[in-house]
Amino acid sequence: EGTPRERTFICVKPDSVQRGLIGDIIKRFEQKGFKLVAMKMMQASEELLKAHYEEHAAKPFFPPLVKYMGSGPLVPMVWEGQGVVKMGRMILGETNPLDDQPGTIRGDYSIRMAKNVAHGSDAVESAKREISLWFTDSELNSWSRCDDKWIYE
Ligand code: DGI
Repeated sequence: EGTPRERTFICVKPDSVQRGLIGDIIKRFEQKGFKLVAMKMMQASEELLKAHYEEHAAKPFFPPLVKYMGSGPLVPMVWEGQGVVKMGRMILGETNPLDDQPGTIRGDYSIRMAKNVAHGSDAVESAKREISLWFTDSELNSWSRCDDKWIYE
């Protein structure tokens, strides 16, 4: 399923930056064998957040969602690997953390949907849209992990 070049957009949300969870979130993707191709820490503009969540623009939770996402620095990332979009969602867990199994990021660290720790793209197409929204092409690093052959061959 997918190719080793498949990419997803993962974002460590402001609550987990404040709670010191950046490293744990990165670790779960790294240890699986996925490759980090871009990462930065930034304060997102309201304009960017509204574009990112445009599908939810009419929902009642949209204004508080944009406010929460803009409430402090966050850490957007791009991860690459075979099946990374679907597996990224499994590593993250369900949108509602109370529906989650322990062992997922949201299942381990959160209770409320409105503070659900991290974002992950839900499809290859939405990953492409989100990556181009958050990163320029020159911020995406093409490189080989030295253990790639132990992961893929
Ligand atoms: O892709 P997800 O982040 O899992 O979920 P989504 O795209 O359906 O929703 C985006 C974010 O919006 C989600 O991470 C948390 C928030 N959200 C979604 N549904 C609700 C919600 N927040 C509240 N307070 N209530 C909701 O019903």
